[in-house]
Amino acid sequence: MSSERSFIMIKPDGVQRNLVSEIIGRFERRGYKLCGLKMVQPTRQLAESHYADLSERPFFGDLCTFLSSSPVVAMVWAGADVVKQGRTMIGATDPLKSAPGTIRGDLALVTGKNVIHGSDSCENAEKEIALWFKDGEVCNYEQVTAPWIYE
Ligand code: YYY
Ligand code: MG
Repeated sequence: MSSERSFIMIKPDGVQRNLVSEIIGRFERRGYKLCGLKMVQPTRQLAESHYADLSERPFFGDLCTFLSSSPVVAMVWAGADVVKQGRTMIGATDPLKSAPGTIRGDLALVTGKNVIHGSDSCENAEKEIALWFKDGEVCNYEQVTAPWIYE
C-alpha cells in the first residue's frame, strides 16, 4: 500500500457540466483512497497561486479568470503511483490529443475547458494540497478494502 498523494481538482466546467460523480467514480473504481474533498469558489488570488508556475505564459490571465469563475471540487487522492496514474487517467492537456478512455479524451474538447487538474509530481502534489486544504481537512485513515486492492 502506498501513501503517495495527488491533488485532483474538478475545474469549473466539470462542475457546471455535472461531471463530478463521473470523475470521482473513476478514481474510486481504480482503487484510490479519497482523503480530502471540498467545494471551493476560488478567489483570483488562489487561482494565481495555484498556477504560479505558468505566470509568464500568455494564457495565464484567462486561465485564472476561468478557474475563479465558478466553484471547483478540490480533492486529495492517495494510493499506488497516484500522481503518474492520475495524469494518465486524466489524459493530455489538449483533449483532442487525449486518448479515448481518459477523462479529457472522453469528456472534453478544448484545452481551456479540459475539466480537471492533476498534480504533475509528488512535490507539487504536496504543495498544492497545502495550498488548497487547511490542517485537519485532509483525513488519514485506513481503507478497509485495501487488502482486496493491494497484494
Ligand atoms: O497539467 P495540465 O493541466 O495538463 O497542463 P498545464 O501545462 O499545467 O496547464 C494548466 C492549464 O492551463 C491547462 O489545463 C489548460 C491551460 N492551458 C491553456 O489554456 N493553454 C495552453 N496552451 C496550455 C495550458
Ligand atoms: Mg499542470
